[in-house]
Formats: sequence, C-alpha cells, structure tokens
Amino acid sequence: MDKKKMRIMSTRPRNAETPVAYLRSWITANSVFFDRNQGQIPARKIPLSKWKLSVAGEVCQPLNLTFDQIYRLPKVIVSNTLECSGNSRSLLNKKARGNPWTIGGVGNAVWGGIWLRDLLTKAGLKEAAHHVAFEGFDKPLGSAQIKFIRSISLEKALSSTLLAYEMNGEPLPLKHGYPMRALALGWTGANCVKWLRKIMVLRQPFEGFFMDQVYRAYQKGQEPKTGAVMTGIQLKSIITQPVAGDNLPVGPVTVLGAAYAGEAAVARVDLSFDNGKSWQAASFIGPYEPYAWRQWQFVWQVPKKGEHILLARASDSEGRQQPMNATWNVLGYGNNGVREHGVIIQIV
Ligand SMILES: Nc1nc2c(c(=O)[nH]1)N[C@H]1C(S)=C(S)[C@@H](COP(=O)(O)O)O[C@H]1N2
Ligand SMILES: [Mo]
Repeated sequence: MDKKKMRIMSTRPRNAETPVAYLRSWITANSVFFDRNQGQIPARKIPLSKWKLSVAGEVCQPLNLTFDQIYRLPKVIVSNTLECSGNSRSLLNKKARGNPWTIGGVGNAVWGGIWLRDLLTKAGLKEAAHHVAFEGFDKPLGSAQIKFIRSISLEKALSSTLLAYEMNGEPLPLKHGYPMRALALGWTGANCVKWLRKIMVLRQPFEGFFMDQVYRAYQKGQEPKTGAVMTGIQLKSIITQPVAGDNLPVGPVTVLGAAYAGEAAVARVDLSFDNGKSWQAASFIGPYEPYAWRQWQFVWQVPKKGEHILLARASDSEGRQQPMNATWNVLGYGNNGVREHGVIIQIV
C-alpha cells in the first residue's frame, strides 16, 4: 500500500486524500484513491462464500444472491469520477465543519459490475416503489452505532446506477467496498454505499442520520432535514500543476488540470491569469467519457516576475458555467468556486 503518499486527515475512521500529483492522470490508481469513511473499514475481505446481497421491500420477488449469481449477470464497464460531497471544504473562505479536504477528495476509475436495474427488474417492482436504499456492513463507530444507509430515487436507480465489483481492472479493493459497492454515476460519494449487503426498495426516502442530518446543504439556524440532499456532482475545474507556492522561472509554464460535471459533460475550460478579467481556452487531452473527468492543459507564457493567481473555470454541455464563488453551507458541501480553487504561484 502507498499509505505514505496519502494525506491522512483521520485514522478512526480513516479519511485520507489523494495528493495533487496523483490527480494528473485520467485514472486514479487504486492505491492512492481517496478514502472516506464514517465507520470502520472491515479488517479483512469477507470470504465470498459468506457474502450475500439481498433485495427486499417493495418488490414482487425478494432476492438473496450469492456473488457467483451476480457475477453471471451481464457485466458492464463504466468510467466514473467519484467525489466526496465535502471535497474542497478547507478552501472555503468561511470555515465549515468536517474533514479539511483540499482538492484530493476526488478520483476517477473504470468500474466493472452490473446495472442495478437488472437486479430490480429481476425482483420486479411494486407500484409503491419510489426509492432505493443501500446498506453497508461496515461497523459503525461511536456509541450510537448508526449504520451507513443511504437511499436514492428510483429514477436514478433505474437509469444510471452500477453495482461495482471491480475497480480499474482489479477486484474492488477492501477499503473501497469489497466485494461490492453502489455507484450512482455522477453523484457524490455518499450516494455510493460500500460493502453493500442489502438493497431495500422503499415508498419514501430512507430516514436516518446519514440521510437527514448530513449530506444536506443547510444554513445556520436551519433544520438540516430541510436542506437539499447532495446528489449530482457540481461542475468544477481543478488545477493540478503548478501547485500553490511553486517558484517558477519566467518562460512557458504548462498548466494542467481536470474538470468534471457529474451527470453532465464538460464542454470547455477557460483560464485567467488576470484575476478574471480575460479568459483563454484550455485544450483537452485524453479520454472523454460520460461521468468521467476531462484532463486539460494550457501553455502559459508568463509575462513578468512576481505573484500570479491562476484561475480555471469550467462550462458544461448544458451551457452552465462554474460559479466564481462557492455557495456556503454549514457542512461546506459542494465547493466548486473558481476563486476558491485559484492557485497562487511566484515567478522568480
Ligand atoms: N458503507 C459505507 N459506504 C460509504 C461510506 C461509509 O462510510 N460507509 N462513505 C461514503 C462517502 S461519504 C464517500 S465520499 C464514499 C468514498 O468512497 P471511497 O472511500 O471508495 O473513495 O463512500 C461512501 N460510501
Ligand atoms: Mo463523502
């Protein structure tokens, strides 16, 4: 394991972010993919003979499937960029509660698994089915012993949700949910339950701590439960080279980054070196896949010595533009402000 390479924010539970250097490639290697946990990562891989996945609730025929049975269903491979709702929290101008992520609470992988829709179709949906909840078997930490259970809309479950058992061509690593996790494509990490053991089809959204008290955008004095649930990943561009504090000589500087748009497609990335007065288009490099980030580059001819602020602003295929500043909320979710992601360097 490349534990040394990670920026560890807490060990119990383990929360660690990917250093910026590892965000420069389209695929984020499993060994340096960010870790976000509410509970305890299981101590070892569960023997597949002991693991089953149940599908229950508002279904005609409840299922209790072995790994082999799932493995025999049609396999799909999709790329998907996963981002924690709280990523970039520490870059907000006003402090927000939670792990102090910089930009490394995100990664892109190629995932193998089955469509959730195939299981739901097999089980047969009842009229009252409107939401789908996922339960992980990780042991909760803390005295309240609250299980990590999250639900998504039936629409998302049927259109674009994967049950993944492979990550970048390997069996799903233990810390990323072995043997299987949910992946609501283009949605934030909290919607992607690891160590999956139970799928419940519900009439309403699941009610519980991880649905009602967290992963919602709310303001001070507001009831958390009335805040918007974090679903789709927000349009955002990150600069991965140069990095803040770099001292570089006058001359061409190659600026690298990645942009992602959740369920939408990244259409363009513009850079500004004059605090947002003028913008120049970056060029894209590498793969362009639904749900996955796009790498970009720009060769900047640095005009003069001194301090420079680099800004990157993404636009998506639906004409939306990344906001210049983030919208603050108590838990600091969804920070996608252009300015918050600006990189200050020195030309010497
Ligand atoms: N069972 C379980 N699934 C979980 C979590 C968890 O604590 N327990 N954390 C969620 C959150 S908040 C995120 S951001 C992603 C992180 O996935 P990763 O650790 O594979 O990067 O997993 C999600 N799935
Ligand atoms: Mo998260």
